[in-house]
Amino acid sequence: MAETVVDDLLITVAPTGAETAKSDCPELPTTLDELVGTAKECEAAGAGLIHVHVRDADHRPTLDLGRLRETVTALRESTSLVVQLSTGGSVHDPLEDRLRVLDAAPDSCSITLGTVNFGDDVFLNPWPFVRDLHRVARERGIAPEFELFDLGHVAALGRLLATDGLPVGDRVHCDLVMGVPGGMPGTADALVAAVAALPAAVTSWSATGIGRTAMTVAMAALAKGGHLRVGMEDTLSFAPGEPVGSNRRLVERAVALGGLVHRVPMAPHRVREALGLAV
Ligand code: KMH
Ligand code: ZN
Repeated sequence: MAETVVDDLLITVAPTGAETAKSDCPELPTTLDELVGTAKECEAAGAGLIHVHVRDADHRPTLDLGRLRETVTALRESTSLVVQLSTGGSVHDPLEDRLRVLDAAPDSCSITLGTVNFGDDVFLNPWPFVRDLHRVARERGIAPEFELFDLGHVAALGRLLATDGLPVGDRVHCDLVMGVPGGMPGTADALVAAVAALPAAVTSWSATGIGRTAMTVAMAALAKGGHLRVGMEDTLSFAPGEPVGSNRRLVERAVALGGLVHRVPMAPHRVREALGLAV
């Protein structure tokens, strides 16, 4: 791999997601005020990047462009965090709505490298759609984070970069999303295999373990010199039987874990550099 950053630790917070109902988890930040409050807390705790899914007035996932734009603006006004919008949306969102997310002009966007079973649902990512996202993101100077749910997605990233070229700033950042029922398991062995298979052009990578795989994946990622993504999109239990309570708590734990291996939280301006964005 080319020039992987190993000294400081990028902590991405994914505070909301599209899967959990507000009624099942009242602490989930679903309103703009709650999201901005969470973002400020998480930045103060050490997060450098925020991965955002937006909810509507009824707390349901939405890709409404007005709400997305308003959210990007509010996060930029209140924090220095790098703002990443999800183009994954929910499993029910049409592809054209997911592509239109880029019209909200975030700093960064997620791009998933292939279709994957997602519990009882299917998270659809046909190859032409992946290529469209990659092309439009580059045209607009939006830094992608390539989401890799499976070893096949790791290989697909190599194929995409070989045929369609590198993203903005020639930086290639990806995130291993592990432990989704249907994707690669959230184990140290799977993480080591996925990291070994990353294309040489990758300049930074993080990992997240869904549900009870969170700690295993975080520790394996740190052992391999990677970065961390945490948040209530991925994990609702802090420990067996103990609800997370807040995103800030997960960021604080990531900071503490990183400290054990002498990694310091990556400041947002360094995250921008790492993603090839203007500082
Ligand atoms: N909500 C999942 C179906 C992403 O944000 O790019 C997809 C997801 C990935 O969360
Ligand atoms: Zn997401």
